[in-house]
Amino acid sequence: MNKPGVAALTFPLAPGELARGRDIVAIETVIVDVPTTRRHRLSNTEVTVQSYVIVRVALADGTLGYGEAATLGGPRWAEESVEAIKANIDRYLAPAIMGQSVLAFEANQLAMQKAASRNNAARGGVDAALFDAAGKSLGLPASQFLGGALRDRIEVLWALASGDADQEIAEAQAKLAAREHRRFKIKLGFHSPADDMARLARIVEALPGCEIICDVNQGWSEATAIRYLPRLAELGVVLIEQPLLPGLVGATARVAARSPIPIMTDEAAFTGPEIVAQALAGAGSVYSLKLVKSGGLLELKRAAAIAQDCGMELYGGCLLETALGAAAHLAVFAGLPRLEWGCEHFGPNIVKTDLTNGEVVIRDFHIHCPQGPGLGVTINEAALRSLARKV
Ligand code: MUC
Ligand code: MG
Repeated sequence: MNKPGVAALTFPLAPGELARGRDIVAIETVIVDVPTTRRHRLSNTEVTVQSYVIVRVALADGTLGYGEAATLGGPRWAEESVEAIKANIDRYLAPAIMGQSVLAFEANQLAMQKAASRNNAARGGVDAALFDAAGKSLGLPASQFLGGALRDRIEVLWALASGDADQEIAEAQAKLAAREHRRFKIKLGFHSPADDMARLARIVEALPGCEIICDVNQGWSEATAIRYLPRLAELGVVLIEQPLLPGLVGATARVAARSPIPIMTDEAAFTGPEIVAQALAGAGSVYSLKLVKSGGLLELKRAAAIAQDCGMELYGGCLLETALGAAAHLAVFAGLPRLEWGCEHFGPNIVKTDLTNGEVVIRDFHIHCPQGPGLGVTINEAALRSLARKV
């Protein structure tokens, strides 16, 4: 049945008929601060509250679409803060696409790229809201606009990042018992390498049969990486993420050449050319896909194709997004020909309050792609209001 106010489509369509009523008439943003269930530590920052910009797009037919731009530790994981994201959406990105058809995905993305250089998290949040609105208006899942889905669930890992081995072992065992996660990512680099190895050894011993990867978030030097990577391999770690600073391409390539385990590129590559540069230098053989790096859903799919064509394997990365941000990633991940390393969208379970009505489910070690129209999630307006920052 058609929604009130939306004219039924008759076939064949007259030119422009599909777009009728689907013009963007409003774009609003709000900053939300969402406490996490525990301290999440990285080598260079830590969070107990995650901040996001929630974008709401309204169409002429009355449809609302939502998207999320995530940050981690202020302008720390990347250069964008929620305050900058909100200001740049309100002042530059929103005016660039106002009045345009929501179905003009490529044109709207190009207009936003023209209005502001980089600002990938901001653009990604708006783009996700556009895909949500378009899908909700037409009654189609967003994955349909990206070529259709190939899978409806993805193996999902959990990150251990408190730095306290006893707490981390208990947390991992609870996740295993609940059949939520059996693969774990251990954050390294905030203790000395020797202390991290001792912590890691204890965790590995307590989790037999579990796949372990490690993320150093740029915390090591070339020398430290060369010294400790064999130990990681000895402990059974299967993948090491972003061990060195992003600019150290040559040094990372030298580490990769000597490393017994593959290196995953994360912060070192946001754009297509950056992915190619890493791959050509031999600095990474797995790529972590993130909307905050690519700046849009089609761009995220393109990043996957670029990395894959450069011979890299793919990993579905996150920035602790809520279920709303996770759903935007899943719309893309569902249609990727290959996703060798699964994904890490555990964010919906690390925030204390979800912003959606529970459509994204983690069960049987997999995250299940929501199947409804748009991004497949609906917004819990009460939660959104209560977490909105009062400015
Ligand atoms: C990162 O660098 O991967 C996302 C998940 C997590 O544990 O840390 C972040 C960022
Ligand atoms: Mg990372």
